Amino acid sequence: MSRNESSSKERAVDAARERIRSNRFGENNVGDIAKGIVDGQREDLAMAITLIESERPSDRPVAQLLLEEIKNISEAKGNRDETVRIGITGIPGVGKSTFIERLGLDLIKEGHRVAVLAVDPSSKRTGGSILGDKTRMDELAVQENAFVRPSPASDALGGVARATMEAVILCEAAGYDRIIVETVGVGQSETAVRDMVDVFCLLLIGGAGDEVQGIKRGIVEMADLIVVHKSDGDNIDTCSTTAQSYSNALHLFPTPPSGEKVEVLTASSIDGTGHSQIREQIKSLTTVWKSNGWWSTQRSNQSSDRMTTHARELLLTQKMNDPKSAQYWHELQNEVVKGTIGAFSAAWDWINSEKDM
Ligand SMILES: Nc1nc2c(ncn2[C@@H]2O[C@H](COP(=O)(O)OP(=O)(O)OP(=O)(O)O)[C@@H](O)[C@H]2O)c(=O)[nH]1
Ligand SMILES: [Mg+2]
Repeated sequence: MSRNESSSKERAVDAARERIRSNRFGENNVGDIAKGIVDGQREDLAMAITLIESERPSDRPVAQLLLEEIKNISEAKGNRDETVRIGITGIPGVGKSTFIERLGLDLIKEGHRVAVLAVDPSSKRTGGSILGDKTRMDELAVQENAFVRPSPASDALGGVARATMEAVILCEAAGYDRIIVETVGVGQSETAVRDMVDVFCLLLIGGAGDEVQGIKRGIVEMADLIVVHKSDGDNIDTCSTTAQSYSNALHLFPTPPSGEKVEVLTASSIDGTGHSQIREQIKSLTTVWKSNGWWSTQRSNQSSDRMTTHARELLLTQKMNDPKSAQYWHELQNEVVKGTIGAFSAAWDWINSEKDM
């Protein structure tokens, strides 16, 4: 992307923020925006995502209203089950963005509409993002049937994950039937993405062991599909060997909750090798899970888990918003740091402090 294009993108985001600030996007016209999104107005979709990403408490009620309106319209249309949410994870540099661009372009050729989102809790610190310096998905981003959204800038994984999940819902309402979510951060962001997608795909590098790949066993266990990536040039044999050894190792793992065997495939996103098998495997998992019930079970479990996460976060925020509670929190925190009180005791005291104040 040229400097001009990127600054015009920044201007568009600023303009969207300004419209929200100037209250053009308020409780009164939520219905119009919702309708605009469902009718495929990209500007409305982008604006709505900016709204749900907002950390200003005063934006939340409007965002809430919008999501409800969208839910009503989507339910009336009754086509939510046709969407497939795909998560892509792997260490920095494994080629996630390149892989997503290739997958996205191929899915568009098959007649799908593709939205790409990211969970990146580190973007504020590093300045990196899905549209960071290296990979901007230039070719995909300009497609009429694609919507590529940079990740929200925030340090808090909880907030980013919530905003991303809400963006998934908005994109689906806008008619995008394949939603791809990239994890950009490390650590907990994989779990956050696992909890919002139907098919979770782990990318690996050929020739490196688990330790080198920075892969924790838990992440391998979360995957529905494993791809040994960059299988091109001199790397082809190494990638096949790695794929074979992962495939053997997976026999030792417990059966995934989906009941389906995890395939290990090799692919290159430079020359496209392996991509059609990957799309076939995603399709096959989708078909099997829809017929055996895992599809809807998994989505229901995810919704119910999200409710727990949100409730936990809201309770904490609510209590912290009370100045006395916040003050008491800091006092206890000092004690914990000094070692005069244990962390659990401090949390317990704080939770039960209301009645003493
Ligand atoms: N040989 C080869 N190189 C690739 C392939 N896919 C990506 N690359 C290269 O690997 C580098 C990293 O690619 P990205 O797509 O930015 O990787 P990423 O995992 O999204 O990286 P982060 O977003 O920083 O975590 C780039 O230089 C790509 O050109 C591939 O299939 N084969
Ligand atoms: Mg990337």
